[in-house]
Amino acid sequence: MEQQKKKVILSGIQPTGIFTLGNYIGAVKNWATMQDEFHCAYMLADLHAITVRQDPKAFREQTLSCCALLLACGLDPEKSVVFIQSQVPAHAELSWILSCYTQFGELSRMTQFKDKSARHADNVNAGLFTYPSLMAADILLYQADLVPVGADQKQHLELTRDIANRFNGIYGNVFKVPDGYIPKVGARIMSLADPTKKMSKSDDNPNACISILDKPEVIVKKFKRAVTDSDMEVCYREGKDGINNLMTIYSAVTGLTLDQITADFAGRGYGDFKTAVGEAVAEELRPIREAYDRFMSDRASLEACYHQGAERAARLAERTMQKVKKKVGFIL
Ligand code: AQP
Repeated sequence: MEQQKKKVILSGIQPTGIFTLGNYIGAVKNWATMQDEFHCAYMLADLHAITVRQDPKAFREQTLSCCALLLACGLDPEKSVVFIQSQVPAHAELSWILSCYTQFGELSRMTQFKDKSARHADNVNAGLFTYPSLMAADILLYQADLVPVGADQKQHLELTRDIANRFNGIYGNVFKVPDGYIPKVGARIMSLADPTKKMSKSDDNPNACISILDKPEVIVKKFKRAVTDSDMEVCYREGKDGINNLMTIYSAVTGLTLDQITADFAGRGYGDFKTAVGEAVAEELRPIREAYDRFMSDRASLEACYHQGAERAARLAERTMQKVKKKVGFIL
């Protein structure tokens, strides 16, 4: 029987801060489990991160920390291509070319541009506007079959598909047209201080989010303070955003279903439940924090790892770049 070729997956995360529990449950935890089934390329999207002003020294340190975090969360550089986006120049190069095949009107319709430009009104830069062509380049460079996307990135993936189809329509089959991939387990984790808002690295309120490097006692304390409601029942129901969020988190780290959680905590009130969630999360994150410390204490290996990742990524990207350059008429 003919062996099925593994599909290619590309995903990334911005090194804009230490990952939150949201980044972990919604993205990175799944990335680790996908490594055997797919050919995976995972990048730290530092080119994307500078659409918002970063302090250079802190940004460099943060990017290193995030690299160690990816490894600590189980990404295996032997199995996956793990790299830092800015170390592979083809991303910026293809992004420019693709921006010449992207319409101003298309970019103007991106809701994330509208949101981010409203949030950063003092710095509505061109990079914020052309961000989707960079994202298209990230994906199309590796001929990705699948891209894990949350609801907030669906519009960008659609645009990537449109750009790929447009380019292919002019020049023949250059790019694989990627599909969205919904992981088997995945969830949107909300802020602990305002459960109608997503948990975010850049939230100014430290009690709103769990950093995956928070110490166990800090984690438990933050969960105890989590905003819930005046009801007493641990059950997943519309209008109980805080409890729904805590149940989602508890389910993601313990593997219990929502019904099992409701049954386990029947008649026990919120105090017990919050403590249980805090302790379960602290236990889940403990080995990650320990592995992170090990990776950070061996900078030479960390450096070797991301350099090697960039070399592998550059080799893959170059194949696509050669095709693209030839098609648009550049001299090779
Ligand atoms: N709260 C969340 N729940 C589930 N998934 C989440 N992700 C982010 N927050 C949650 C997923 O993490 C991946 C990487 O995200 P990113 O760093 O590229 O950008 P983001 O979505 O903007 O994440 P943050 O934490 O909110 O960063 P800042 O504060 O810098 O904007 C993506 O797959 C995302 O869906």
